[in-house]
Amino acid sequence: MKKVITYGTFDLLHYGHINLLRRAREMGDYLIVGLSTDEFNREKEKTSYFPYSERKALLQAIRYVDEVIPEVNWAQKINDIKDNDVVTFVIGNDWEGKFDYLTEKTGVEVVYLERTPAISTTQIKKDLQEV
Ligand code: C2G
Repeated sequence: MKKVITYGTFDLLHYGHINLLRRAREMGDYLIVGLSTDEFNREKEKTSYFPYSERKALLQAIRYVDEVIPEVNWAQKINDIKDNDVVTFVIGNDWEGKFDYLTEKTGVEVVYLERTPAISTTQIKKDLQEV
């Protein structure tokens, strides 16, 4: 089984997230999502509209997602990859280069995927304020 992993907050789930999850899943046959907890979001200086439990339920309803685990800190990726025998780490190219160290540490393939243009949770929040 070729396991793939990705991480994120996935708040106000939108088609940019779905495009990322679909492409990530297509790189293997099992996709794990490390979902940022509400506490870790604070470390990322992000606040999410939906709490962790709701964001998790939404992700679990997506056909491309096989497993959701909590993302509680920056350092856990190495153990997550080793403990789950993950072959490929995938994330949007807004993180280009930031996770190359994972290959040296675990041998995992690191893939940065093009972000979907013109959609973001921040933009959704802004647009809604103007309604
Ligand atoms: N994404 C995308 N296109 C968009 C918006 C988001 O491809 N228009 C991708 C991001 O690149 C990321 C994933 O969707 O790979 C989740 O986005 P966020 O929830 O914003 O993720 P982020 O807060 O960057 O968390 O340890 C890693 C962090 O937890 C990543």
